Amino acid sequence: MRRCGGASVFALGLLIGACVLDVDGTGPRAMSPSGEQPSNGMGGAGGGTGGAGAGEEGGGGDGGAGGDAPIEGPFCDANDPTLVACHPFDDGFHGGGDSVSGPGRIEDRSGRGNHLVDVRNARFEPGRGGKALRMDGGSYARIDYNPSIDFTLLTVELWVQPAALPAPGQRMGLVDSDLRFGLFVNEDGIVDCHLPQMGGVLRSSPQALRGAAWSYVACMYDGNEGRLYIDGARVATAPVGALPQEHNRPIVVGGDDPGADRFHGLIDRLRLFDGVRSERQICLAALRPACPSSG
Ligand SMILES: [Ca+2]
Repeated sequence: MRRCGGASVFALGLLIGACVLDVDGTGPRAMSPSGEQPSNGMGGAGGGTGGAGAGEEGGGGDGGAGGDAPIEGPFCDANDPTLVACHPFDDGFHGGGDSVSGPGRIEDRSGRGNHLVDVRNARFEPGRGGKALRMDGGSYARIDYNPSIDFTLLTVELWVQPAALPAPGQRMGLVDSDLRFGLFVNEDGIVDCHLPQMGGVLRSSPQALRGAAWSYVACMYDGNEGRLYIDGARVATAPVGALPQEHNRPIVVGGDDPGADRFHGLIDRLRLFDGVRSERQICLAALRPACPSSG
């Protein structure tokens, strides 16, 4: 995603006045390879029987008994017309296996055919629920452009565990589609949601993400405003305009589109909606122990 100069940053909840120029070619990340974290024992991300997950952050069973907030309905609900792509990352690569020697494909479970293709230098490991995708700073994954990713409304959500936070002056892309939207983590763990056609960036406070720790991140556009969520809580809101259409850009997972800013760490439970998620749905997806009963 390109970035434009002249930004004036209003931390936490306000719009930044302009985007910032692309930092393609910022060079390799200087990341520690630490951060392996075993499975927390949650049930599969398919909304199945979760059970006694020992998740941190108060998260627990993924849809099961035990008193924690359950996911309502299947994680990948093919009957949800707003669900555009669903990647629980539990089934390995297409054709089987947790690693591939060449470019691999990861099947979209939404039924919309938005597979992750050209997946390189990545493998599956225990994740926030079931397996997750391990990306090593040189990894790549992409959803090819097609009309179903011409979003009118937008919710993009995922769980992410950086191996370490980016080095000073660098950032890592989580999900990005050039000039349309993009989620990034910066040094100090600040998360940005770029909605560039709207002229701004939604920005979290520092340490929103931490190295070697799982966090839930979501960015939403409801037709009037953008919202950024960390671990189920809204941390930034700004009035914005319409999403750009027919831009013919792919969606890059774990990097910048186009360019570098490759992610190093684990990504899990990725969903893209052409629609709005309620505060309750965001809370449930963040696996919070208590969520509002409605709204
Ligand atoms: Ca998973």
